[in-house]
Amino acid sequence: MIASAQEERVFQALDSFEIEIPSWGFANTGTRFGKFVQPSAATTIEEKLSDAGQVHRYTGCCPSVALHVLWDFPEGRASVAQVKTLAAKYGVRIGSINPNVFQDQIYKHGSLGNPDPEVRAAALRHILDCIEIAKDTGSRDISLWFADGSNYPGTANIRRRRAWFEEGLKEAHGRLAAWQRLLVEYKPFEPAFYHTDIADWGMALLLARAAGPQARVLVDTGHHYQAQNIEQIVAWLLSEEMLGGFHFNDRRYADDDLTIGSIDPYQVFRIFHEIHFFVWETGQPPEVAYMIDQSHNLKNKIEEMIQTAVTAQELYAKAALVDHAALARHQQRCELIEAEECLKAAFATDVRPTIRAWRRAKGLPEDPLAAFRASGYLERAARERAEKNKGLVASYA
Ligand code: PSV
Ligand code: MN
Repeated sequence: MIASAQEERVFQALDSFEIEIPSWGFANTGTRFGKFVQPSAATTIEEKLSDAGQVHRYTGCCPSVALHVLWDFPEGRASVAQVKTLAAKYGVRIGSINPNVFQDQIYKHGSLGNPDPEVRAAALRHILDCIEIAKDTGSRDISLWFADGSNYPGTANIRRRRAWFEEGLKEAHGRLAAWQRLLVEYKPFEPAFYHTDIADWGMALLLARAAGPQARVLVDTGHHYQAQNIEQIVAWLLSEEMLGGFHFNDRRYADDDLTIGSIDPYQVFRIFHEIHFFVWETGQPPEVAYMIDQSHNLKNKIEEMIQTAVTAQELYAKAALVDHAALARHQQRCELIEAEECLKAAFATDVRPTIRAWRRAKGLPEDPLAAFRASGYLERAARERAEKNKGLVASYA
């Protein structure tokens, strides 16, 4: 039984909240300085989907998994049927499809922005293949991130590269089915350290607009300079009807890939608040894909992903508690303290008891992490996968 209006708002918010988890969050990844291999880490697409299935099973809010084409489709398009069957076996579905135009040697000087037309054509071919894969998997979103850029002033023709990007993205857009979208992600630096071709949301917005009506901007929270006001970017993209989705992660310095909300939970709350406030004002829920882009080197990967999903739910639910009518009134009257307190009151609310009640109502465990830990899955996975992961260590030695 729902006891109060506040509980009802939390229940409603959670009923509609889903967050996609990345396959690469379950594999052995690390930093450029090294990897700490975990005995239970997933080494195959089957293991990644099995682990993702555990996260969804205990949280109930992660039904889809983002896949990276080169890492997850061992035989490209030919493996789609097999990957789909595996996803169904583990109780998840395939979410966004991520092309990879950064790993191959040919991309040393860029992909769609490369001065060599053959490399640009190869990158485009891969993206078009990915769009076909996404059609086969039933994935709405093709999520594009480019490592393109340069390291030294004067070495790249910035305007030409912009034009090549526009050309490539237009062609890619032309292949979308009516129900698909291109998401254009931006990043100010890394791996390029002088300029990146899509450095910020303005560039991503212009390129998405040029690509065509089904392209949108993807905001990766780790891809901003320190102190940048991300919720303002979100508010602008909402106004422009150009917000396509998020890659959530937290950071202290740059693209740290830390657990969502671990450093600055108020930041995530403020982002969610802009979305709830937009819906309250316009009555139009935007089509925004909430996704996680984290891959953990030190914490256990499945446990961390459960922690992530739970934290995202808490922050989303808190943001749903803002008194929008009061906030709008205070803003109009320039009642600064009252307006600010509206946000702070919602942020300070302990929503955890209500979320536990929501989980009970959905037949989910009240404490997803404890339930997962009690299941013995991790110990089993470690036993079954330890040998393969040991092999990995050896191959790095
Ligand atoms: C690049 O830093 C990025 O955020 C892109 O979204 C990639 O797909 C992902 O990380 C790979 O880990
Ligand atoms: Mn990302």
